[in-house]
Amino acid sequence: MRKIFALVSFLILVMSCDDGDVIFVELDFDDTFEACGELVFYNTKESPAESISLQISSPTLTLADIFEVEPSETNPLLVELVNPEIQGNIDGSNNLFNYRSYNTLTDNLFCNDVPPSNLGITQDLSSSDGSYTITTTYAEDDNDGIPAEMEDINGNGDLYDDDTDGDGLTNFLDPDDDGDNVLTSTELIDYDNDDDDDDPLTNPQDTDGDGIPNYLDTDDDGDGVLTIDEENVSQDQNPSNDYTNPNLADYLNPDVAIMVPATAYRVHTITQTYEVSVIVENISFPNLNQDTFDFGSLQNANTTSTRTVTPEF
Ligand SMILES: [Ca+2]
Ligand SMILES: [Ca+2]
Ligand SMILES: [Ca+2]
Ligand SMILES: [Ca+2]
Repeated sequence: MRKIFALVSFLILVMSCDDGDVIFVELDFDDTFEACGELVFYNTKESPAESISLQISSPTLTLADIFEVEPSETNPLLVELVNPEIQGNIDGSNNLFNYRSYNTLTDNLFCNDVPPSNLGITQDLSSSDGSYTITTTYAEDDNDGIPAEMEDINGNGDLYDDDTDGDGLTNFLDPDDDGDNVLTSTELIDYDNDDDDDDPLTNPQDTDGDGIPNYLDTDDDGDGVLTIDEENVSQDQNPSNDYTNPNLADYLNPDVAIMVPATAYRVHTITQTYEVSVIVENISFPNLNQDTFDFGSLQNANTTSTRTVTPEF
C-alpha cells in the first residue's frame, strides 16, 4: 500500500506523475535570488537543475518602482521609500509562480527576447493562486569614515537631531559635517596617530589645537578666515585644492589668510542600501497545497547606489 508521506517542511513539494509514482521535489534553493525584466524574480541551481520564478505583469512593476525614493515630508534633504511593501495576487497567467526542472541548466533562462533553445524541461508547474509580498528596507550612510553611532554628537540615541553645520543634513548622512566644503573623510585622513592605534577617531586631526577636531572645525588653522572661504586659487567648493605654499593647503596654513567668500556648499554624496525580500504564500502546485516560499534576499547591482544633494547655502 502506498504511503502518504507527511510534509514536515514547507520546502518539500510533492508531485504525482502520470504513472502514479510519488516523487518528492525539494524547493531547496539558496537564500538569494535575482531579478530581471518587467519583472521576474528567480533563482536557479545546477544540481539538480531547477528554477523557481515569480513573474509579475499586472499591475506592471519594475525594479525602479521597488527602489524609488521620494523626499521626506519633514525634511526635503532626506528621502524615504515610495513602496516599502508591495503585495499582489498570483493567478497562474498574469502573475506567475513557476517551478521547473531541467535535464541540464541553461544560462540566461529568464528575460531573453529569444529563449534559450533545447531547454530540456522535465517538470513545469505553475501555481494558479496565491499571493506575493515584496518587502524593501532602505538605509543611508555618508560613508565618511565615522560609524553612524559615533555621529550621535549629543549622545541621545537619536541620529536625526545632530546637525553640526545646520545645513539640514544630519551628521551621519553628512559627508561634510562642519560644512566647510572639505569632506569629513579628508579631514580625518591626515592625522598624527600619536597613540599608534591607526584610528583617526581616537585622536582626530586638530590642526589649530583648539580642541575641536578638524572635521567639526569651521576654521581649521585658526587664522580667522573660515576654511570654506580659503579658496584663494580656485573657487570650486573645495578648499583642499588651494595651495599658496605648495606643501600645505591654505585652509591648514595659518600663515595664509586670504578670504574669498564662499557662495555655495559642495555636492554631497550619500550611499543608499536596499534589502529586498520576496515571499509567496497560499500557493498551490498540482496535487499539493504548499503554504509559503521565501525567495530570500535580492542580489542586484541596484541594491547599492548613491544619491546627491546640495544643501542650500
Ligand atoms: Ca549637517
Ligand atoms: Ca558625517
Ligand atoms: Ca574643518
Ligand atoms: Ca589659512
